[in-house]
Amino acid sequence: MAEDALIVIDMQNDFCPGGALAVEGGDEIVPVVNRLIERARHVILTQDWHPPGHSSFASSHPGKAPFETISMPYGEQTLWPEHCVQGSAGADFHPGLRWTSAELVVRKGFRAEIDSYSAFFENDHKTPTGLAGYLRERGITKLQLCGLATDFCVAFSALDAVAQGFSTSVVLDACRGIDLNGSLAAMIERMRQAGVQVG
Ligand code: VGL
Ligand code: ZN
Repeated sequence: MAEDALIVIDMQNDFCPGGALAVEGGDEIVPVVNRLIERARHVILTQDWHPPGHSSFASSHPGKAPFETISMPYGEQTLWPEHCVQGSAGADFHPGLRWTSAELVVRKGFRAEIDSYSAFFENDHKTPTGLAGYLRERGITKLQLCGLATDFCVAFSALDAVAQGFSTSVVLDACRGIDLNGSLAAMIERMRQAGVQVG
């Protein structure tokens, strides 16, 4: 039987106001996400989960500042403030998030040498997280995505989801973006072009 699932992306303290990589209004979506969770048949969460000294941190690259880009063996990488360090309070889910019904938590970005925006693949677009296989084994074919940040982890996850053959929608009211150099509008357009239902 075809099943559907809600995937809540990175609803963590560090992406909310007061956090290390705060997304404007990130906390405002908590009640909206909670409503989606209440209505969902199956709930899956992602959790950005970096070891100290992760290669996506500007502090790991002498002379580099957050939000600059560098060239990595797998391609261009934006550098970020240190965030979502494994086991830190910043990596915890927002205290208002009603996550207890979640059936799976996908941790990503745990390899020091590579970042992972998408819930499906690391930023080399090759190394899988295992999520696609998990969903297929469970007969889940339809996905609804929400969370933080619209133009990074939500968008990369949605693009990979459609490419993997899942029917995919993104609930914009339950997302907030970072918007680096116009990335928000650009990624929304890319998602629409790829066949993600963005509403
Ligand atoms: C994210 C930047 C770095 C996200 C994660 O969740 O969108 N963005 N790590
Ligand atoms: Zn990260």
